[in-house]
Amino acid sequence: MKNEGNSLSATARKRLLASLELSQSDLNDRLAKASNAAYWKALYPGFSVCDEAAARPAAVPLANGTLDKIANDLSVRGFCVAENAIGDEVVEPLRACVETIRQAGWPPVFAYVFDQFWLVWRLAPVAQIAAAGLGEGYRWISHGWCHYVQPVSGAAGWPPHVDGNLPNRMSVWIPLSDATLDNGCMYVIPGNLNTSGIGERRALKTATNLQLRELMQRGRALPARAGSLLGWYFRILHWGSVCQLPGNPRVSIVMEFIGPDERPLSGELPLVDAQGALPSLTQRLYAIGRAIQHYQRFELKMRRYADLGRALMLAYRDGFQSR
Ligand SMILES: O=C(O)CCC(=O)C(=O)O
Repeated sequence: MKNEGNSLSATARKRLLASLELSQSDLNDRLAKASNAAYWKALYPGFSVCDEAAARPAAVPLANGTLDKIANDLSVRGFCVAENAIGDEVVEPLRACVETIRQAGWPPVFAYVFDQFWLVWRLAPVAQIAAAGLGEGYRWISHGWCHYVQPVSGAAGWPPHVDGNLPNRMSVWIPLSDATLDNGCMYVIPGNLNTSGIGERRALKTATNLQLRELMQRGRALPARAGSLLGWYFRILHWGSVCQLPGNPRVSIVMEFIGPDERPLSGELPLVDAQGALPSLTQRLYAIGRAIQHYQRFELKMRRYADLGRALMLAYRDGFQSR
């Protein structure tokens, strides 16, 4: 029998999804607000938008011994962890900003309108990890995202995936609240010589039952205190786990990096020079729109903002191309 239990007909599903979309007037209102730096500054006065004089946050560089371990872990296992690398004085305002943005009805990724969500990737420990993994002269791929796992049983981070198939690229992930075994910390499948190929997208699709069981068994939980840094190469299989016990939301941000000599794919442009000017507001809005479009496959609730993402990309494509 069709439509048994709680399954919805295709028409009902379409109608339900349509009812979740932003209305045209809401969409227009958000587009106007999004491009207005004054709106954002009034929303979170502690942070700036495209202000050259924005105070640079600071963090103590990683000690040589820690950095050696990180370089070794990256080369042998494909991921690394630097515990408590960034202080509360940097992390706490970022987390508070994400909460403010959510309370104002925006997806958390709009945090990337603020300078501070870009400047954090210049902190010494982040730069040391990116250089250890990719070499000096690495660049940013402007694929930033802000993850927010609700503190309710069953909420979850992103399902198991790899960030891409290509070499010489890595992601750095920063928890802004403690990421615990209960609220949805990250998991990785460490790479090794025998299984390095499994992290490619096509291998994931065709993995046998036996391979999947082997991968599950090798999975490694990475609980991390707020301000720690996790890094992994694109081909490393990883995921954000399921919240099992209500507590604090798991909030985190991520950025992608590419090696100095690597040719970017068109979807990775514009690259950002790790030392140069930060992206303009329109470039940030383009990147936010693209991220909403791209990552709705991992976060269904982003479908509500799909039109907004598309409209931002359309509106700010030119600024992006001229870079
Ligand atoms: O935070 C999460 O749940 C997932 C993070 C992740 O997998 C990513 O950014 O690639």
